[in-house]
This record gives sequence, structure tokens and C-alpha cells, in this order.
Amino acid sequence: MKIINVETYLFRSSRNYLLVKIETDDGIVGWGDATLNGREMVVQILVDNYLKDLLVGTDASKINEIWQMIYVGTYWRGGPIMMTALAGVDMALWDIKGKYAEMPLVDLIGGRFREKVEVYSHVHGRNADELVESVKRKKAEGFQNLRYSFDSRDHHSDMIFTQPHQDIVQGHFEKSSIESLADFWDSRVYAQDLIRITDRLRKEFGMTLGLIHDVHGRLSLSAAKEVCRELEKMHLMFIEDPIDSKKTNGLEEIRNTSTTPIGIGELFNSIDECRALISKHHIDYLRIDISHFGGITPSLRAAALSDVFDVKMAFHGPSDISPVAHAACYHIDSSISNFGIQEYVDFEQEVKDVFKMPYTYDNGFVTINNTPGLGVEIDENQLMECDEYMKSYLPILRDMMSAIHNW
Ligand code: CS2
Ligand code: MG
Repeated sequence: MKIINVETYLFRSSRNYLLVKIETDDGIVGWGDATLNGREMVVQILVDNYLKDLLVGTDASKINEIWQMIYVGTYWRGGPIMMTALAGVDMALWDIKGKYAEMPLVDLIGGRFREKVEVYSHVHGRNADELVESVKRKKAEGFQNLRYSFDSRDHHSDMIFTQPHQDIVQGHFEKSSIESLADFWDSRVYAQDLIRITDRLRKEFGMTLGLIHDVHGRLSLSAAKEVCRELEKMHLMFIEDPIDSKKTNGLEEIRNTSTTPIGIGELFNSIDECRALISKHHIDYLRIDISHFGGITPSLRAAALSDVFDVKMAFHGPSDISPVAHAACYHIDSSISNFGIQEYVDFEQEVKDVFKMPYTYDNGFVTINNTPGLGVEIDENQLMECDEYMKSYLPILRDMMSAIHNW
């Protein structure tokens, strides 16, 4: 089963995506997702100019060995660019293996633990009233778990601070300078609003609705400690990235002063960045992104390690990774014993025209079907009809003291 070709496809279908396609000499084609929001072209250059040469001629069935050859063999290992490129290759290889074995990924990795996977969706409101209405709409669609975000208004300056949510994650297309990308942010106003709005949601909807809030690393350690303590009695499913997730030494302090569960991981690119957090149980949910963590192979290891230390998996599932990556998550979610929850996105129809999905949403749960491999069928004719890639930039956030924050 020799690899005879590796191709990349960079295109825009409501937003930008980068796919990796690998073909073998026995006619099997595998697809992987290598989209890295805001830096897609760099990943493409890496796959086309470096990884392709290494892959053509090798045996596609040896996934573990190929993965290590690229990861360790690069010497300058890790980082989001390398690990997203490697993820694209890894997913395509698992897709090939499943198609060869005529088995869905979920069966290759141990079989179904559950028939359907519980998911959460996003709700956003410009104020508390609007948010309450959004929650009602999502509940009517069957969602029992919601990640909520809102805009905050500083009543002194009348400035409005927006939190990241699905509609704005694509970032800015035109840019004149770094300054023009900067949004302002006052974390004191936000922290107070977070407590007030969460309380309102609990009063409106009671205690059983699963509530998740993503701080996106925008709080200082002391503010995060205070917020997590205040939120204790409101029983979140988890708070995500309460502090900058690249400075995780502070998590232990949050942990020691509150029982609010913590989820973290979308910025991690390897097990080395989360091994200690898992083994010391400083987190409750590991939220790695399959496309930025090197793919299925290392994600299975991270899930197994988490299982050993009683940490649950809650894979990152934003619209800025393609349905190929989402399908891979649903396969893993369906098979592991320590599944927690999955972030869900309903893609636009134009995305569904290119990617024929192997999964269906129903009443708060997703079921992956038995199509071999990852199961996503790519309509290459539709893909060719898609818009051209458009370079975009994520916003930059500046706090009131002018320091640069996580966006
Ligand atoms: C967010 C993401 O889904 C999440 O948890 O943190 O939407 C994140 O902002 C984007 O993936 C950035 O590209
Ligand atoms: Mg997040």
C-alpha cells in the first residue's frame, strides 16, 4: 500500500479550509484536515514542499512509524504549523486504513462505547435579554448544553467589548496595519458581567442546563480565581481557558481555591504541553484540537492518558476546522471511555455541498455512521467550484492599560 501522491487543496467555502489528499498505489484515497485559522498558506507550503517528498514511496499502513518519522525526524519539533500539517497527513492515513479494512475509524480504534455523542452548541447575545432568547431557541433545537458569550458595555465610557463567538472567528480580511486589527477590552467590566449574566441564566433556566463559558485566556490569574470562586454556586459544566493557556502554572492556584471545573487545550500542540496538567488533575476536561495536535494518533494517546487520571475529553470543534476533523472527533468520542462532551457546529449548506458528512445531529446528540475510514466524502467537482482562498487575520486584543491580551 505505497503512497503515490500527496496533494493539498486550499479554498474557501463560507470560510477558509486546507485539505490534504493522499493516494495509494492500490487506488485508495484518504483525506485529512490541515486548516490553521489565519495561517493556512504556511501549512500548505510545509505539506507540499517538505512532507510530500518524505511520504511518496512509503507504506501508508505504517501510521505510527510515519508519524514519529515526521514528528521526531523534523528535529525542530512541534508548534501549530508543523502539528497541523502532520494532523492533515495523519487523518488521511487513518482514512486510508479504514477504507482498506472496510471499517469506520470507530471500529479500528476499539469499537463503539456509545451510539451517540452528547454535544454543545454556541449562544451569543449582545446583552443578557438577547442571550436568554438565544438560549430558548437553542433549547428548542434540542441542545441541553450551551457555551454562552455576550458583549459587555462599560457604562462610563459606553465602549462595547465583544467576546469571540462563531460569527466572528474568521477574523478580518482587509488590513492596513497591526493597530487596525486591535479591539479594546476591559477585563474588570467583563468579569462582573460574567457573574451577573451566569446568575441570570441559572435563574431563567434552572440548574440542569449544561453551561460552558470560554474566557479565551482573557483574565489575569487573580481575576480568574475570583471569577471561578463566584461561579462555584452556579455549577458550570466547565469554564474554558480561564487564564492564558500557554501559562498554565497558575491553574494549580485556581484549582486550590474553587471547585468550578476547568477545560483547556485548544492551543496545545503536543502531549508535552498537557502531561503534567492531566497527571496532577489540574483540569477536568482536555480540549485539544485534533487538527492542531498532530491528528488522530497523538489524540488517542492523550485521551488514554487522560483516562488514567480521570480527566474527560471535550475536543475543540469550531467552524474553523473542516468537517473531516469533526468526523474524526466523533469517531474518537464514540469509542473512548472518558468522553465528556463535544463542541458542535452546524456547517453552512455550501460546506455540506463539498463535504458529505458521515454524521447526523438529533436532539442534542450526534451519531457517526459506519462508512469506512473517516467517512467524509469530498465532492471534488464542488470543491473546484468553491471561492478562492482569502487571507484573513484574527483580531488582536488590547486591554485598557494597552497590554496585548489573548483574543
Ligand atoms: C473557541 C474557538 O471554540 C472555541 O472554544 O475558542 O472558536 C477559537 O476562538 C477559534 O478556533 C480560533 O480560531
Ligand atoms: Mg475555546
